[in-house]
Amino acid sequence: MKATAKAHTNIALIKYWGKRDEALILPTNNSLSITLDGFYTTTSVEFNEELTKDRFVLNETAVEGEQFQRVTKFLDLVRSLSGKRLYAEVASVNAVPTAAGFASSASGFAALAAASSKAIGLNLTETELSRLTRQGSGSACRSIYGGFAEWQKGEAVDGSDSYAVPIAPREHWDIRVAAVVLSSKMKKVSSRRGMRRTVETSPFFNGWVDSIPYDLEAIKEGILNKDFVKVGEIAEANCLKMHATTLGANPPFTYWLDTTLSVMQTVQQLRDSGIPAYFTIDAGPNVKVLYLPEHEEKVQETLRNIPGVSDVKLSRVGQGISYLEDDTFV
Ligand code: 2P0
Repeated sequence: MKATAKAHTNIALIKYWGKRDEALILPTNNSLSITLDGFYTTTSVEFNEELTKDRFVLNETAVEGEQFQRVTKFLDLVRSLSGKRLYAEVASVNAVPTAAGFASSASGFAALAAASSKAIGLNLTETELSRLTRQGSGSACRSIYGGFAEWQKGEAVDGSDSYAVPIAPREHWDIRVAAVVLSSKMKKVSSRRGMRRTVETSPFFNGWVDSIPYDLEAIKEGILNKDFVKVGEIAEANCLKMHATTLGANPPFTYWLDTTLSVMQTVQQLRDSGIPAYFTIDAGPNVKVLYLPEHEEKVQETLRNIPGVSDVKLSRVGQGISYLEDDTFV
């Protein structure tokens, strides 16, 4: 009863920011992302009658504490779906450099959901898999698909209609993402705590939610028509609106550093010089920059030269979940 799966992380162009149900991980708004080929997690799960508890090894180190609890709680869901009370040995390798500011929880829970459900004998459709994955980490439900995916928030109280759907495959459009890594180790407000505080206290939160349907329709049209300027403008504005909600929270907070603002301004200057490039930022200080392949050299060089930037990692549009033969997993 063993299976191995590989999942790529994703970057949201329309952000998931706010939950209507914390336990089931149900969002207040739809979100839309690009799956990235540069950053992924490979996870192998083996259910075994001889185990007396779950075990989780990440990058060859046994994990305990809160991280372990999240994995074992997720495995409980898989066990309850299958009706089998078996413990599991979980081994993950993360090719998502934490320093790059990408949430490894997206690729991590997508790979865990795929490998564990397959290993225990559940034969899930992609929709069912996305719905299950959502309960590990919200943004992870979008990583089931390659290319461009939308997480539909759904209306049902039990979460049955809250899952991701594919918008366009990776072959549809070759756009690129540069992850700009800033040299800071500043402790941040976790995205879970940050979104909860925003929902509960920010007077800007309702404005954020109200603005989503327009952004979503417009960006989907932009993606389908490969209209880079339209997609970039909407993604950048959507990111700024999300971050604006945190300034209205009580107590107020921001994920930005001075260097975050420098990168944002440099991206705007790139545009002024005729190169279409747009930024987006998640629950952290690092900036991701969208650009077209023909501008890769110039964009990369410009970003690397900003004082305070420690690295720039480039990525293309990536693929969805894949299952590996066990012997290909190292
Ligand atoms: C996103 N973020 O859409 C947004 C943008 C952060 C900013 O999804 O609590 O780690 O596990 O559902 O998925 C980060 O939130 O949170 C996130 P949980 P998750 O990518």
